[in-house]
Amino acid sequence: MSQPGPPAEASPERPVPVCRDCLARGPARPGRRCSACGSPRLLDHPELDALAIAHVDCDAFFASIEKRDDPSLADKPVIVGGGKRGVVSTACYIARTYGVRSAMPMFKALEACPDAVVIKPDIDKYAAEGRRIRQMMLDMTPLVEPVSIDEAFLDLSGTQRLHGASPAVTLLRFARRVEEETGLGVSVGLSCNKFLAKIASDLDKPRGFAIIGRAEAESFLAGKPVDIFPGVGRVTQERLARDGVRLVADLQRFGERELARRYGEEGLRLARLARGEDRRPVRPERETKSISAETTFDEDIGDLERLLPTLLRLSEKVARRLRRAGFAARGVTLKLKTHDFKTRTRARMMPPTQLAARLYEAGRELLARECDGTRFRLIGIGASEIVPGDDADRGDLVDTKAARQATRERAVDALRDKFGGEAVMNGLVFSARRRKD
Ligand code: TTP
Ligand code: MG
Repeated sequence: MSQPGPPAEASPERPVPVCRDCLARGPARPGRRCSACGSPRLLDHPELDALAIAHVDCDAFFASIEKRDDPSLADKPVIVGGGKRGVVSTACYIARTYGVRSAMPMFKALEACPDAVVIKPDIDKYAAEGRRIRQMMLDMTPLVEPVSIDEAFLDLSGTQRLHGASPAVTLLRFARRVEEETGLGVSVGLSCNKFLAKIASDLDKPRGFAIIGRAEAESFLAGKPVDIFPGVGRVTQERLARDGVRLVADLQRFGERELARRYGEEGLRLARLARGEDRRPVRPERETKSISAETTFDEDIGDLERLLPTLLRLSEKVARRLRRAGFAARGVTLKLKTHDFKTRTRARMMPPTQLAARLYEAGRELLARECDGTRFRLIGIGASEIVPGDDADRGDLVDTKAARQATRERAVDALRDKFGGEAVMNGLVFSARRRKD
């Protein structure tokens, strides 16, 4: 990692350090200080100029925006949250020293920190800041993959010529630019892949910049608990714990073959991650041609049975829009936002369809896999891979039901067009509602 690192002397193999404050590059002064400005905030790492995958996450995002907009709050503990949900959205770093954390009930937070200033969230304002910062990311590279309102992955491979600097230096300039232009702090993690970059961005918060090099990845991970891996939730963790696996080192000891034997595909994935390998590319946000519907809950829901009626309602909405537009979908995408604002999207392909029942079935399969105890604040379903609707749901020898279902859903459309949205409660919604009652 970048800090504390090995000695800062330059050598033929080792890149010269760069100052995080004045951005000057040069051998460090004694005491590991910048030779130009004297700052101790030096970035110094053997792989400094070789790494190009970054994860950027804003510091105490909502709270920092509120503090910036009201300078009288600068030295006070600030909590953003409350409202209908009655929980902390985020707390500034001063409030965190009292133990206040995201998702804590507000009354508990105020017990811990009675002097905190509580501010109601203004999501539109925060989203606008998020977009501004994202634009600055896009000035560095087109390969920006947003993860949530305040974080994104970036791939800066091949940008050295364009910026006249290695990705590390370009990112330092970016962090400074964000501070100057928005008054907000960001933390950057730099590594060779998304998995490690994401971990790195958390290591040195706030105003952080941490590097995890390829060479040190395995030893760095060894002592960490297995929930450091993306997608390892409570259920997987418990399963692994039953086999005596708690730390990444335990997985490293098993090795790839044994993990594959025990856990199949997932075992292979874990084996790779345990070595610090992650081949997922940074996927830029694209204008996807899709038709989708989503909804945010008043309270977070983690229970599959309670999520299904909403999924069905949304599937019906999407299917209806598809039919109206004369399209069918060959893909369905499930979107979830977790209680802590992480977005999950899961997708699968299927024969072209315009049917709510089909979208719902596909969505339900995807959703069932995500219900691992996580609570969700938002659910959405989207029809993707849009094709002309002519050949959709014709039914064949195997599936004669599809054609009947299509006729039925179209008849319901016609009635609803005539008498309004709730006029017809179709059998699907009806049975899902009954299950809920
Ligand atoms: P985070 O990046 O998780 O948190 P943060 O930016 O406040 O703090 P950190 O410096 O640790 O990154 O989330 C970004 C924003 O999302 C956060 O400012 C508020 C919101 N949020 C919630 O509303 N509820 C939650 O439970 C979490 C975790 C975040
Ligand atoms: Mg953040």
